[in-house]
Amino acid sequence: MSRKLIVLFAVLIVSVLVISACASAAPAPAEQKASEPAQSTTQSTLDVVKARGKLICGSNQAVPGFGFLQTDGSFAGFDIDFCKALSAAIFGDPSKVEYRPLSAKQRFTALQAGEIDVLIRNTTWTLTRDTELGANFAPTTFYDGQGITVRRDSGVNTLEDLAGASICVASGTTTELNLADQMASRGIAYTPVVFETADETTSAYLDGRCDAYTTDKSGLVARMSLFPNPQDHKILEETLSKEPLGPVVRQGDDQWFDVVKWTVFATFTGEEMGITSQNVDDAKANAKDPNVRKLLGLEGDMGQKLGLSNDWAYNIIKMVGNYAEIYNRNLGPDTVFNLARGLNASWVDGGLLYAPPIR
Ligand SMILES: N[C@@H](CCC(=O)N[C@@H](CS)C(=O)NCC(=O)O)C(=O)O
Repeated sequence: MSRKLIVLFAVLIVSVLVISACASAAPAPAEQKASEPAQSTTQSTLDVVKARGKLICGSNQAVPGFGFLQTDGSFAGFDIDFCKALSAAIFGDPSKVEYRPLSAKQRFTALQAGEIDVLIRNTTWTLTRDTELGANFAPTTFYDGQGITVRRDSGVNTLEDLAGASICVASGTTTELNLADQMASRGIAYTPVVFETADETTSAYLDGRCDAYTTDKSGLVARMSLFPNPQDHKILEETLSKEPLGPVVRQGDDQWFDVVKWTVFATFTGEEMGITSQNVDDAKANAKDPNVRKLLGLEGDMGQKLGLSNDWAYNIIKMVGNYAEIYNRNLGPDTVFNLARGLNASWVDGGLLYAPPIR
């Protein structure tokens, strides 16, 4: 055999090995990688968004208080307000957003394929999503945990009481995986009944096809507000997992990742400094504290460093509000949810929300 032929043969063998290695590393079917990104990875998402004149925000449509499509066709909720905050930071206008409702299963494919600029849809930060699914997670905006809803008259109080039960759960979620892990580790037999959407999952539970329904505790509270008789159901005390929820972007665009991260941090910082949509104009007119001056665009060119105008954070706070305002508007004491801040309090109040310095 000639030398050239030997080399060709070796190259062929190596190629076959590489192809079969790749095939065996395929991700789980519930959360698949898109093959070809529609948007080139070298293109700056911020430039694309600016040129398009609007942000495309992957969102939920079925979770009241977080991401919900209302009867008038508009979207509302805590997650939706972070889409608006991004729009305010980029355009000085919170309304330049197209909302793309996505099921749990569709969301990462839509992000990878460049169909959305950002995913803000009760999405839990996990190692696999951060790596294999090509996602980058902005700071957590809502620290949550998985819970279980049962009928009040069921006599069920703990996970152990659900031995032999059927449990309704949505596919493509951490929920599905945590439930399997928890039940297996405690040796509790159960039947998962899996659906793609929250509507299907809760309808099946309400129709009596399942003894229990599980998702993030925020989702349980939210969905219970849609039940015909919420008082007939209860959420078990137990928390099955950690569910840090926040905005997600594609890997490979650091500038865009920075814009999304610092948009969240601007809302935390506003709360830390006591600057609200109501007092931000006063605060700007009288700002002497260099930290306030940097936040509100009076010195330091902080916006420019992000590729934004220097009043980016002023616009977020003025047009959408600081974190506390966003939380209270959607989930606070004046809403049907009345969710205590708990871990989601600012660090100044003993919670986990902490923004690095804007300087
Ligand atoms: N945080 C979990 C669960 C998120 C999730 O998608 N939950 C479902 C069940 S409430 C949901 O929001 N579904 C909305 C829909 O199907 O439209 C995750 O990231 O996997």
